[in-house]
Amino acid sequence: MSAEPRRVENKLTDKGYVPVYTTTIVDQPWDSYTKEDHATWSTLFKRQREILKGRACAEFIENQKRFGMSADEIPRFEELNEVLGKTTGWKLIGVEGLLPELDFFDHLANRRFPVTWWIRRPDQIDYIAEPDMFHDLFGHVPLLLNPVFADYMAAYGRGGVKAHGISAEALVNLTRLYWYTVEFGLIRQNGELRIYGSGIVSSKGESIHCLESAAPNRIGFDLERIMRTRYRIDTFQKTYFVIDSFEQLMDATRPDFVPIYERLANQESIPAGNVLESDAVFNRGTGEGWATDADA
Ligand code: HBI
Ligand code: FE
Repeated sequence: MSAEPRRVENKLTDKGYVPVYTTTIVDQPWDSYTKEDHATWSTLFKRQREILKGRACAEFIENQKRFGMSADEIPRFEELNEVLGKTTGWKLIGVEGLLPELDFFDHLANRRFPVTWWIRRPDQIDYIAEPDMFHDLFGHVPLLLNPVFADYMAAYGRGGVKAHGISAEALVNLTRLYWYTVEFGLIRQNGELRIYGSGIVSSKGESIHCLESAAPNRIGFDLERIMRTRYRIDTFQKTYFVIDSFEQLMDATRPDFVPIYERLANQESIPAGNVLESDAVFNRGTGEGWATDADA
């Protein structure tokens, strides 16, 4: 029996919360989950499924059903892996928390999706900065059943491993792509905007804000525009990018990114709230309630 897995979370220091990285892979200690853990899963699952009606993209809810995910209890990774293995060849691996980027990219490149084995505490139910099991399982796993999106995630991982060998700037550009698609992406389906980003679907407030608030900009997908656009991890996004289809995402990752990184190296990054003349704008946000600091 492997040693009891650790719960690796952000650490509070005199400079605020800082991420702690871990590379350890663990078996899901399903029998160690308490009634409270299952209750946290159940509360979050029911609440998010209610909010996501008419807001999440069609594939998201369909795939949760195909996995047999329910509010009853925390899903077992091995059961989800049964379904994944027969469809897109992905495999969930248990991890203790945030992985260093290169480890994370390497797992994705090999169709292994790292899922944090622990779930947030009841006092964190509305927000937790680091990716816990609810974010990973409820948010990321459903779309791994979609063949095109599953290919995109593997291609993204390969791109990440390559970017890591090129430069820190290339890695920043690529991480922005992940942020504005996999984590906070919107998709247009039958003329309506729907959510596919995991960071949104696992967040109560942002599931509503991203579609209904007047504050954010909503802009058509543009790979290089996204790679130049800064973001913050601790507020609602100031800008959301909208794809027409998962095929559009997959096609965007086909070209070699090296010439793109070279072009971007000579261009300024773009503050998260800006709108450019060249943008395909769905709407220009009012900006009310934005964090004011220039950081993003
Ligand atoms: N580690 N466990 C885990 N889960 C993530 O989603 C994750 C990570 N490490 C890095 C990371 N995401 C992001 O920096 C991606 O943009 C690469
Ligand atoms: Fe995530």
